Amino acid sequence: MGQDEKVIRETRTGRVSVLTLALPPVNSFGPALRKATLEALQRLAADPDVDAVVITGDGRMFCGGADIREFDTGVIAEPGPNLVHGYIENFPKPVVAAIHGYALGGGLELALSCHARIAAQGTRLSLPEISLGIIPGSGGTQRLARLIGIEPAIDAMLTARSFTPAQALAAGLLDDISTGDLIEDAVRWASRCATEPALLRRTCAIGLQPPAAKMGPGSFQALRAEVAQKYRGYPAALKVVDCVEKAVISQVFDDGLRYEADAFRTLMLSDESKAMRHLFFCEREAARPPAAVRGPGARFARAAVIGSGTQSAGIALALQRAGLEVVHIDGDGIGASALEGIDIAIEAAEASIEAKQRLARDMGTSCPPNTLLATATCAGRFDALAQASGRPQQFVGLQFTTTVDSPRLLEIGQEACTSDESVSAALAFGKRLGLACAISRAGEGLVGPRLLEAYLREVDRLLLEGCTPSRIDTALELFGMAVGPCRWMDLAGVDDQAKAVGRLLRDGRHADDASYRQVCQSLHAMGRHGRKAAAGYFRYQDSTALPDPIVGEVAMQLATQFGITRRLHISDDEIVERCIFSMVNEGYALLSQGIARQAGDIDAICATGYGFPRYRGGPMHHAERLGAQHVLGRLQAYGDRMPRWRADWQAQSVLQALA
Ligand code: 3H9
Repeated sequence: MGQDEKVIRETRTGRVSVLTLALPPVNSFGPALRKATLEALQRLAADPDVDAVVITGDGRMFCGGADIREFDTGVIAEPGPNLVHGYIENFPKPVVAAIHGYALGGGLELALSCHARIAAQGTRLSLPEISLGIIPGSGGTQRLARLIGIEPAIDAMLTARSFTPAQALAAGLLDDISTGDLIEDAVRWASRCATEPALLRRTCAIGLQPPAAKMGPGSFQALRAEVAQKYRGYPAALKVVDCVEKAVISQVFDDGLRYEADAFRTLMLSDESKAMRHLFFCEREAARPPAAVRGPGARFARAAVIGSGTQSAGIALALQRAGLEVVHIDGDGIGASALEGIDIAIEAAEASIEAKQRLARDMGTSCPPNTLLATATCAGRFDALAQASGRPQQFVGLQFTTTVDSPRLLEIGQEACTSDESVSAALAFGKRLGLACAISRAGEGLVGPRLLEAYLREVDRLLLEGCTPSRIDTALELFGMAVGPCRWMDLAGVDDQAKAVGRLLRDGRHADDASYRQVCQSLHAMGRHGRKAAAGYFRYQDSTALPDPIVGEVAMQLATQFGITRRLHISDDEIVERCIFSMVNEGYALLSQGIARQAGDIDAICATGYGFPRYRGGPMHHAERLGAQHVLGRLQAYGDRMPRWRADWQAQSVLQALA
């Protein structure tokens, strides 16, 4: 058996050949599969016993797209996907795509080059390249527009929208939905096409529908302006528009294809795409279960959330929304009967460490033997709680990111006593909630909260030195942060922020800095709890954040009180650099303390849970791109400029070693 046969299988049903892509885990259409597909088709073209071909995928899906790793080489090896797709489209016999699971990116493009497409129920079809900083680069921009129309195609590519079979059929993307055996149905289609040539349709030959009035060739300019604004930092978005416009203007398929290939190559080599591809792999790595226990995870149907504050209420709500049966118990005492049949018990009480230890002990004695035990208040080590439960190996830390409306990320903390099985179970729990997950080792706070604290520390200092919340937010939003930090604190709750800072100060951290996050503390003391109180770092009219001079006055009084020099000219670059580099340096601290398992985990956590711009790949990737020496130099410069805060600008040894 040659190497080609290993990644593609051929079977026969009568006079129809069925080619099965067989390259686990996602049948990515990389060099090996392209070569094997082309060679198999070349053989079938000359085979007098074959009237038609069905292309399908082995395992869980049709095809997850191009092999993303191939892009790191900077070239797409021969035979390129366009060559293979062109060969399919011009194949002398009908070729039908039989799609199940996923047809994504290059996988959908492969299907678009077939003469007909039939999908199983539950399939998802999408061109999600934009989330990797690229465009569909093997005919997608040209063929999708021809099949479903210009506006729907642009929308689908810009939003990475996923089509269900019913939606795809209605849009003209599919020819049929299989309700029985997919391959049998596809073979029937292929046989029919072989005898009824009228059924045979080459996508490249479909004339592009004249654009609707709203989208006439002249109006591409207007669309471009809208897209440039909405997708700032994402050059791929404009290229999607350019490629479709080229298809409309030229109407010659091959011209459009060449234009698309050039645009794809430029984007593949761009920093933005490299950053987004980096995140694609980091996010999977950050959630990789411990090697010893990979396999099916635990099941979660019934949960107990213990505590009476806003945090426990938020967690209980998130669990309910995900369809779990939730018992919400206040922290005063735990009735054993309430914990019967509980799969996971989460302590989220705003209480002293002694009270939390009592709760942990109650959880340990009252929960069924296999219940996963957790604390959601893991600002520091939680070994004492784990030990108090009497089942330390079953005890994990769970950090739900405090996002605007609902959690997106679950950071799982593992103490030395926590078993790998419990970490795996926590991952299964996170997936059950539909959250992205990342695993960290327990230490003085998990990765997300530590980075956030370093970032907000610098925001507070910039306010003390004379920046307004609006200036800070605007500078960081222009850098790409999803929401500026002051508005973010208002949304998350200044009261919750201040309580978290209060806990750090009570633990003796930052004892050498009396001004530490005092703006936050003062706003809290004034009852400016953020958006819910219509006043925080901003004041709110309906949902609009408006500057409030009171905040500047508070900061000025604090600066006077702590002897901090006010500065009239603080540049946007300084705002961004100080806030981002303080996170970067904290990231290196987390690595050297072994809390973050690898730099990529920090990037995944920041981009998924804290609104760091994906096109910059996370703070550690951003720093790596700028160069360790440059970052080190800037940290030293800030340390020299601000001697009272020099200790915070002391470069971590990991960074010094890199520079
Ligand atoms: C493209 O197609 C460009 C073309 O237009 C033009 C070309 C010229 N490549 O996510 P999972 C790995 S761009 C390489 O955990 P799931 C993944 O890293 C592509 N590797 O599984 C992981 O590896 P590991 C457009 C890939 O079931 C393993 O497979 N396509 C690729 O939760 C399992 O992945 C996309 O953007 C790939 N394309 O989800 C789709 N895909 O085990 C990207 C996956 O070592 N993929 N891997 O950690 C996905 O969205 C999900 O993986 C998918 C499965 C939904 C398919």
